Amino acid sequence: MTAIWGIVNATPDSFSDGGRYADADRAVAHGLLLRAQGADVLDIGGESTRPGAERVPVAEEQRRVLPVVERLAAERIPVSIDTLNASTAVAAVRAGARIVNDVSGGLADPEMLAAVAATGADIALGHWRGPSSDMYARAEYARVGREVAAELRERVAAAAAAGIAPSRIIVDPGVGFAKTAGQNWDLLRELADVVALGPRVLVGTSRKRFLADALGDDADERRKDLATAVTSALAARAGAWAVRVHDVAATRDALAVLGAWDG
Ligand code: PMM
Repeated sequence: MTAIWGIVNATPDSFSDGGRYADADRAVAHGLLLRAQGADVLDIGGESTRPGAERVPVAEEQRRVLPVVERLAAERIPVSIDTLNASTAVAAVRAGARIVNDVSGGLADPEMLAAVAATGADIALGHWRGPSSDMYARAEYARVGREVAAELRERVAAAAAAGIAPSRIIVDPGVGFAKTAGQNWDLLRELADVVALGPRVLVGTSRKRFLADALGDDADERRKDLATAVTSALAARAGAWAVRVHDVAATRDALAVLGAWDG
């Protein structure tokens, strides 16, 4: 069955002034909840890559994520570190992470691929054309599925050349990264082009802006989570090996329904 990656944000809680320990406690508690709800992997990130997001200093990123990685990995939960920075990736693997999730596919930090090769961890390579601050300027495609697959194939080759065993490589079409809403839907429709790259394709649609095309601009989180459960089940049907979501319980149910349907 398609695996579920649960998203754990190790970012400061803007609604509380409990400080750093409270933030880590909150992230760990959330990770444990997602695990209990059926997450196969917990994906921990300390820097937002949402459209328009600004970069966080590496030292601050590591202060946020490392205690959370360490505590969740100590519970024997498979942990992934969502980072663009090689030094954070290496430190997180040392703290117990088994997978490095780099939405830039190794393009943001020239050290990333060699650094991950040296750790022996798995790597998820995302399709990316540039920083979130101005990624829409690069959203030009004639056939999005085919172009995303071709660009990902280059990243897989670069990872292999850096010494990462092919069996350790996961690819991700990067829904929302340098793609307009319409291009994201086209990409999902053409997911077969990406699935043809290899056995492990990760797809992340959770709460993303393009869902407004289906739901309208005023959809709240609850409605976006339901939509995400549907897109995740459809991605699974199209061959995704894993889906990355905020609401693990909803997607777990959607995948269970898909499993029953398929018999
Ligand atoms: N999307 C975001 C962050 N990390 N990682 C992978 N592998 N794939 C994604 O699509 C992806 C990601 C941005 O979404 P968020 O800020 O809601 O986590």
